[in-house]
Amino acid sequence: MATSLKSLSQYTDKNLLDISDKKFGIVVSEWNDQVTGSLYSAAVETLMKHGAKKENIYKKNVPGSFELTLGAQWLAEIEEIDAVICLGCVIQGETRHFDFICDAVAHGITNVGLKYNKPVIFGVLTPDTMQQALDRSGGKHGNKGDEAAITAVKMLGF
Ligand code: DLZ
Repeated sequence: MATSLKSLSQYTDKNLLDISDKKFGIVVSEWNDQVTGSLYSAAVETLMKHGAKKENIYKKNVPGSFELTLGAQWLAEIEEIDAVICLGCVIQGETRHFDFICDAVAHGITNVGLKYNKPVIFGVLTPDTMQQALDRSGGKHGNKGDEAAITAVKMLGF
C-alpha cells in the first residue's frame, strides 16, 4: 500500500474508502475472552456496516495479548490482506506483568505495521478492572472493537 499524491488529495474524514474488495485480518486474544469476543463482534459488525464482505474477514485466535504481535505478523505477511486489527484485554494487576505485556504489544504491533507497510491496529484494552473492560466492550463507554475497525478503514483511505 503506497501513498500517492492522488490518494492524499481524495481523502476526507466524511468520505471513507470503498472497502467492498478489502480483506481484513483480525487477531483475537483468548485471555478475558468475554471482553475480546465482544470487541471482535463489534469490529466485524462495523467493517460490514461500512461495506466489507463477511468472506473477506479472517480471524486468528492467539492465547494472550502478548501473542498478538506474532499473530499480526502471520496475517500481515499474507499479501492479500489489506489491514490487520489486533484485539486484546490486559487487566492491571499487582505485578509488573501488565507493563511488560502492554509495552511489548504496543511496540510489536507498531513494528509489524511498519515492516509490512499496512495498517495494523491496536485494539487492546488496558483497564484497571474487569468492569472498566466491560464498559468499553459494549457497555457505557461504547466498544473499542468498533473504534479499531473504523481506524483500519480510515487508514486504508490514505
Ligand atoms: C499472563 C497474563 C496475565 C497475567 N494477564 C493477561 C491479561 O490480563 N490479558 C492478556 O491478554 N493476557 C494475559 N496474560 C497472558 C499473556 O498475554 C501471554 O499469553 C503469556 O504471558 C504467555 O506468553
